[in-house]
Amino acid sequence: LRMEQDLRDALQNGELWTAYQPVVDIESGQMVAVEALLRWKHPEHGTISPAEFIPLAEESDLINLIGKHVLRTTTREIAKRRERLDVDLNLKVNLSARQLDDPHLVPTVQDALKTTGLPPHALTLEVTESALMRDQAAAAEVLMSLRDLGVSLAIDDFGTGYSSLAQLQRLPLDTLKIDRTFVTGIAESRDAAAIVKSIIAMAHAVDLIVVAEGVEDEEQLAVLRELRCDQAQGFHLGRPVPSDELFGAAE
Ligand code: G
Ligand code: G
Ligand code: MN
Ligand code: NA
Repeated sequence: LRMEQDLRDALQNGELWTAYQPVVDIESGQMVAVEALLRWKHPEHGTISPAEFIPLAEESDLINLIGKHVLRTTTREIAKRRERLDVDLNLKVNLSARQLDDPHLVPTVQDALKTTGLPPHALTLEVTESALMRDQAAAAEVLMSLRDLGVSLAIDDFGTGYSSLAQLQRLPLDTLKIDRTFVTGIAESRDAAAIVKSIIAMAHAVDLIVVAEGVEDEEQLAVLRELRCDQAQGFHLGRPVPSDELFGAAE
């Protein structure tokens, strides 16, 4: 509980900041998107990973406050970068399962787009497979409302849950992100590559753009290119870094 109060204070004190990780089009090699990944710069403990504090925030309404903060600040940042660099860069923001239940989610997204001038097509909201499968009917309804705003939707960490093609088809998704655990072995193991190949084929059959996560070397990227995967993300292509490091210092 102490930690939860610390996190509430961190949000107030500006200790939460966002790193951006590039997402690259495999064919062209161009950076086409960035994923916003939250960080906590704790005054005593240094940088704390979201893997530690997001689950804590998800135990209460705090995740909705944090989610709102992330949506407001990242849309502002990327709207600014898009204008300065004159590029059609897509921003990917993670949503927690609990945020899908928040009646303020849709108005918050709408307001962030309106306030910052970020075009709706430049925003993709990522929801994990497990969050979508928890209450499929409710998830479908929220996703439809978000889709009506013109934003894109991605299923994140795909392959870690148990969704079927039929279930996926009922959701208004644009993008499927293959969980990095499936990407790890693709250069060494024919079986691992076969699994990724079938995920890509299945996703393409229902017109989803496929992103491979956790690409750590050139060999994995070469296999993904051969398998006609659309986009890739991972340490080999770029680590999550502060905005200035990725785009250059803002004057
Ligand atoms: O970048 P990193 O490996 O530390 O992220 C760990 C986990 O935290 C990932 O599963 C990622 O989706 C999640 N995460 C990072 N930023 C956010 C955020 O802004 N909101 C939510 N809900 N999850 C996030
Ligand atoms: O939202 P998602 O669960 O996909 O979060 C992405 C997570 O994966 C972040 O924590 C990010 O730091 C991490 N990540 C990104 N690229 C790589 C990679 O190449 N290898 C590993 N091990 N982790 C990565
Ligand atoms: Mn993600
Ligand atoms: Na993921």
